[in-house]
Amino acid sequence: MRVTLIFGGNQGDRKALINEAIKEMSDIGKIELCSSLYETAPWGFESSNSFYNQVVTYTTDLSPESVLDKCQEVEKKLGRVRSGAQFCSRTMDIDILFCDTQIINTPRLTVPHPRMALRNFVLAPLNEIMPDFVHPVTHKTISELFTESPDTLKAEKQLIP
Ligand code: A4P
Ligand code: MG
Repeated sequence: MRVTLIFGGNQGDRKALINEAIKEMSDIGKIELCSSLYETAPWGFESSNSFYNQVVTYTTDLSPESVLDKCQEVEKKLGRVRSGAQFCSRTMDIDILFCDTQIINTPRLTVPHPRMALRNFVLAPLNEIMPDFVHPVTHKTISELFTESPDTLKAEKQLIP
């Protein structure tokens, strides 16, 4: 199976955390495609911290549920930073965008990710690596979804590596 994941965070060393998460997730299989790193405006809430987002495709023999388990394990491992006596601010979110062209609707898992077409922070990096991929529910290509995106928030490639 080819699974497409989005990594995101707006706290801590965002770039280092994303790199670490991508590396940790390669326990599930081989990296096939990897977008650039994007700096994106917070979607759905106010924050002075912008997000970093990156989309990566892996080939894996695992089931979608097992991939989700691994995503949550890595989030837990990287999602918490120590700050004095206080603890735990989530810094890493890993969502499954696609599992091949499967459509999954279980209590734990909705694939394709239901809000992706409303979000430039997903569509911009996705469009960079798989513009011609056809969304199995809407039957539109990623490039069509990106062109039609109602989102006005910025999602820009980070040019400095
Ligand atoms: N779940 C169901 N389907 C999936 C899927 N396809 N991938 C369930 C991953 N998880 C899935 O997720 C809650 C539950 O969703 C999980 O237990 C899983 O069984 P969570 O990661 O614990 O919670 P969350 O991330 O706070 O909620 P959610 O709904 O994933 O938030 P969103 O919608 O992902 O929004 N702005 C920018 N610029 N960049 C971002 O990355 N991210 C968010 C998070 C908001 N704004 C953002 C960004
Ligand atoms: Mg999530």
